[in-house]
Amino acid sequence: MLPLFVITSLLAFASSKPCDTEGSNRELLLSLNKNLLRSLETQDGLPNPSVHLALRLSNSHNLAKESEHLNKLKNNLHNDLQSSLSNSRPVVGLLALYTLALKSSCYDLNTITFAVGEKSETLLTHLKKQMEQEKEHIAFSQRPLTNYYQYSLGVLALCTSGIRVNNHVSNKLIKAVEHEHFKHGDTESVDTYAMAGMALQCVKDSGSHAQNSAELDTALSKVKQKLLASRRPDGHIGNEFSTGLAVQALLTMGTEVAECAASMEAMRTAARNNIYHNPMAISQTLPALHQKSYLTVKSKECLNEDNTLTLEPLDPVVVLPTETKVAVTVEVVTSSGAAEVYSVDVPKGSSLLEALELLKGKHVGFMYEMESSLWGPFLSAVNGEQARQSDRRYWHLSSDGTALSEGVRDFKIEAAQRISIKNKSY
Ligand code: B12
Repeated sequence: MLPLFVITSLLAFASSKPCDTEGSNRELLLSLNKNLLRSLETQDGLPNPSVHLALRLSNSHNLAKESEHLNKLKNNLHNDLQSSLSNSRPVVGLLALYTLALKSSCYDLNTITFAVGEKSETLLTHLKKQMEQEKEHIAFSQRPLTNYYQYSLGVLALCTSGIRVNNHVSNKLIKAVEHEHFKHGDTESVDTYAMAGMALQCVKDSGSHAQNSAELDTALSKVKQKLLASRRPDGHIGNEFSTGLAVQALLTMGTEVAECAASMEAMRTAARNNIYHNPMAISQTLPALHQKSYLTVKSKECLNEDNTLTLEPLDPVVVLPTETKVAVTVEVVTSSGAAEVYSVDVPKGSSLLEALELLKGKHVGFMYEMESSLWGPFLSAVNGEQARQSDRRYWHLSSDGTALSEGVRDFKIEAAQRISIKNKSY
């Protein structure tokens, strides 16, 4: 009887620590951490500030690789931002992520400058200016130049860097929460509620928003309620890719760790099933699995850090070409509503991008263009028609009537299906 009692008590104790990172969970976090570190070597394009931030918020580090990556951010990303600023392109989200990445490495932000025209001004000054422009745009047209996710990132980056966020700027975010302006296409954007929650919590903690503190509290409660209401039966909040940010936000807003147990477990299950293969997805999920949030950078000191994270050489993976083909129908609907339907057989397991490439070779009339982004290639033009941010339009992707939760490079075709690519407004 006594051993049984001991076992039951131990089990009860274990389950009372639902966000525990012991044992197999620790292994899982380590493997995600290594995948993220490995992505620094394999990733094409610009160094990714979101990946840097997540590596720096982890418990295990490879300080040499992280510092090498920091230098790449300061050179390559910096130059890219410099040219965007010189061309007056709105880049508040990227500027904010760059700020958070530098801050997470305890880098002196005052030494980072951009030259625009005759003047050279600090990164934080530019970020503040971009936020002012975004705020003016909201006042004028009820929408930021970019989107509320990036606007929230801007507030968060300024606030965690110890810069007092202008009350008018945070008020616009508070109002957007109140009026439920956070959309991702046709649906509510859980990611944006999460980012806004972290940003507003930082503003609250800084004590700078004394004027409208009741409204700030109401907005924070609303964000929390939205996130909790978006919980699915499997524990994910929104979808697999928003859960990490949602948990980060809930933890910063004072939700008990135990309350996020199901979401933590859902993310671990998704990680074991290799859902998080895109480094961006790992970068937004891993901090939450470590029970940390982007707000943690505010007090980061970078002292006595672990330096044990190493990468073992990977066994070469031999991918045998598959003989099995699946039939894909691709429907393209332009902004005028005109539809074209194409069909192509693709090897089972091909990405949508590979399928589009095969289609391009088969049908002379079919064309597409992409733009690079932190998440990978973003489909920007089909059959010569652009869907632009400036016109609030995009090419929406769905399969058999269900919206895809991944982009063209990540979505894999395992069975025959009808893919729809529609030029939609948002
Ligand atoms: C805003 C937003 C959009 C806007 C972007 C335009 C705008 N200016 O507002 C719109 C509504 C157009 C959009 C579209 C889509 N989105 Co979106 N989007 C976001 C959101 C909320 C913020 C992105 C952002 O501004 N980041 C900050 C800046 C600094 O980073 P950035 O990389 O430079 O940002 C650009 C890219 O992220 C790009 N983008 C936006 N969505 C997607 C999706 C993919 C797959 C790619 C490659 C690029 C991309 O647009 C951003 C602005 O230019 C994220 C949430 C998140 N957690 O990241 C989801 C998110 C990235 N989107 C997602 C998805 C699934 C899509 C769609 C595939 C939906 C669909 N079924 O059609 C399409 C993309 C289709 C295509 N044409 O390739 C997923 C991606 C998950 C994944 N594993 O790939 C996310 C994570 C949301 C989620 N939780 O499901 N999106």
